[in-house]
Amino acid sequence: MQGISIVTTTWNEQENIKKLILTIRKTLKDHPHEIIVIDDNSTDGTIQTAKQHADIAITKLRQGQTKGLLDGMQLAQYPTIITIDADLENDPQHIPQLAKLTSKFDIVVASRTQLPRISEKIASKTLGKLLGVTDTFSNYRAFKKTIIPLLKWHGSETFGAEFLVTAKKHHLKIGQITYTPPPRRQNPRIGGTIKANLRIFWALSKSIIYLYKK
Ligand SMILES: Nc1nc2c(ncn2[C@@H]2O[C@H](COP(=O)(O)OP(=O)(O)OP(=O)(O)O)[C@@H](O)[C@H]2O)c(=O)[nH]1
Ligand SMILES: [Mg+2]
Repeated sequence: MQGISIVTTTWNEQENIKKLILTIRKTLKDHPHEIIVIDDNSTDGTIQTAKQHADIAITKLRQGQTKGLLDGMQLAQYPTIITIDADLENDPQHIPQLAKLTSKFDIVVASRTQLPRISEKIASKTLGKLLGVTDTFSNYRAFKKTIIPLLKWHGSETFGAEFLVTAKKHHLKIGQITYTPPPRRQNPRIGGTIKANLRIFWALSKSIIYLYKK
């Protein structure tokens, strides 16, 4: 397997970031890899821990997950890039399988078998159908490095969905694997049920508009 760049974004993930990095290193112990952390000014010491354990750890003003993912992917040096959440909801054991599939696809999405929120279920049946994936907001994905210059950030949060939209507009090949997610954390960062669903519906609407915009 060729080298792999792992990109994760963090906002107050001090309790998870070290475990995530060590688990990734163990999973990829026989492969060249680098781990890149893009932190948005966390207040809990995430960046200090990330700097100790990651290859690249950058902190900046809060611009959200999508911008952080793009910044991280643009720094990647290896031909395959994996994006992964830092909160241990994406088990690194799937990284080799995702990476391998980039020989067939430009982007591979690790989709959850159960989507926790109503908004995510609706996204799956609408935007997901158009894109050919069931989990449009999973940011546990593999990307071919060669396509990164095509990806755009439109200036607000879409929880990574706009990358799949851009890929579709460029007729890139999008593949998928599925995995059973662990129970979600108790204190969702994205907000309580109503707020989270509204934020996801808003991200879904913007993504559909980007898809049809010339
Ligand atoms: N850089 C950056 N990372 C963020 C931001 N918001 C969330 N993240 C990170 O993006 C990843 C996914 O965010 P989560 O808050 O877990 O989103 P979620 O999984 O939909 O929601 P939860 O139910 O709270 O887990 C995590 O690693 C977060 O730390 C942000 O504003 N900036
Ligand atoms: Mg999460």
